[in-house]
Amino acid sequence: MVHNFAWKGIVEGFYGKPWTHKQRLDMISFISEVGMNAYMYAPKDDPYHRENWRNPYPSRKLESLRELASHAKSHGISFVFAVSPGMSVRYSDKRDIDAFMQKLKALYGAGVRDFAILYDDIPNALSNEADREKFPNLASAQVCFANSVWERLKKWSGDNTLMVCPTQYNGDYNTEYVLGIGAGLHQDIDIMWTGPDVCSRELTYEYTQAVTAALMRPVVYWDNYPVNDAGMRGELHIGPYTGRDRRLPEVCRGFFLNPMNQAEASKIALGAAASYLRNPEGYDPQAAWEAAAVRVLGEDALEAITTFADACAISPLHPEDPPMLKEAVDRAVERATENFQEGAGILSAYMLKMKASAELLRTNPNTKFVEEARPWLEEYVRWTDIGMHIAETVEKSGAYLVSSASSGRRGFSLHALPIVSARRKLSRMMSDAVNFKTRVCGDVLLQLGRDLLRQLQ
Ligand code: LOG
Repeated sequence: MVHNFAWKGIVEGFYGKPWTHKQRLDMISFISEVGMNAYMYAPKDDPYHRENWRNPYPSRKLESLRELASHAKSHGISFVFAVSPGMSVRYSDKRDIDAFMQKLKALYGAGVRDFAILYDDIPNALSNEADREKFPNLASAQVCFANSVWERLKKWSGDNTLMVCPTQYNGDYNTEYVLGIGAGLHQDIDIMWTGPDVCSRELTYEYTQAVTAALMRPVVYWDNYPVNDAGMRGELHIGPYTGRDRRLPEVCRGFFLNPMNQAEASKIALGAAASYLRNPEGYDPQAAWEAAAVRVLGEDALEAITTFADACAISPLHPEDPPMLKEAVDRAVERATENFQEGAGILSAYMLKMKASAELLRTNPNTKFVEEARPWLEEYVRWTDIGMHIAETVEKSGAYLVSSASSGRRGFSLHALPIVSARRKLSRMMSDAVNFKTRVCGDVLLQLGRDLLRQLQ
């Protein structure tokens, strides 16, 4: 039997500056081109979405949302309109359900039929006095609220759908809260979940099957990749989409990937993920990544983006240091134990390759990507300068050691002066690097520079 994902989409659900209207229109076209079918509107920092959720959208903003919804429709994309009432909602107060329905009505009028209630990132206990009197716990309050919303939505139209993101949305699915949500929410309501962690490295078949059992319906993943908000702001998630089991369509209803504020740069990971979502069985993460990178930056940029994306490798899907860069540095260090010059040569060759990739990317016709990646590209280039300087220093020290060994000189000599000044320069470069804003290159060159400084003491 062939299984397909019902939902193949993205959720604009990150903290920080929401996308612009133009970026959204463009993104909806993009996800449609790559075969996705849904866009959920849920920017945490749109005050009308969360903080002041009761306030109706001012007419200009509503007009933009309507335009998005019709743009989505004409591109075969379901526009899922989400509201996050949890920070201040009184679950027991009928007026709050009315206010919530009012909020949805404005979009319903524009043809939107898919809705979501997001209860994520709020206190995990009831705070309101009346709520505490009426409900035994948070789950039953949220269930009651969502089920009433659902009843009303059904009356508006049989086409309406509803999705809920619970307050506990990751990790252990056997909690009283999660089981309460699973048992209580009307069977037709979809439930979102981010996996074993907020940002999950892996989504396995077994884990998903167990979550689905606990929720009493196939789970919908809110997949926190390539999002880079909160503590991940220094990372640029443009690497491959990995760790999602090929058999998930059997036990899961679909995915909403949460992208980065950097919309254009997100297209690399999203394009790759679309390929997984279309055909998880045949998914090849590397091939899908390359195709997505080429789609965003063009065939000519493939080698350059491969080198740059490697340096940007650190993400929840790949928490380790950049593998290609690390391999080159390890090789250089190993060679240097035999032959300083050759070791330095290996390092400087890789630094030149990185520098050339930065040059090429900076002139890429996709200026939106270039602009978004600029902070990473800049520090990437600065790392190459550090790497080049490390290579030169190693070479100089090698020459000095060789000459001092052959002449039997000991202690301080004038020949050591170039090393002293190279060391000083390296030390300066390294203290600048400590203040870099991005995590490009991981700790590879930082570690190498520190090791060298120690050896030159
Ligand atoms: C938020 C989300 C945020 C993401 C990554 C969910 C359901 N909610 O920890 O808005 O972008 O993590 O930081 C979240 O994931 N909370």
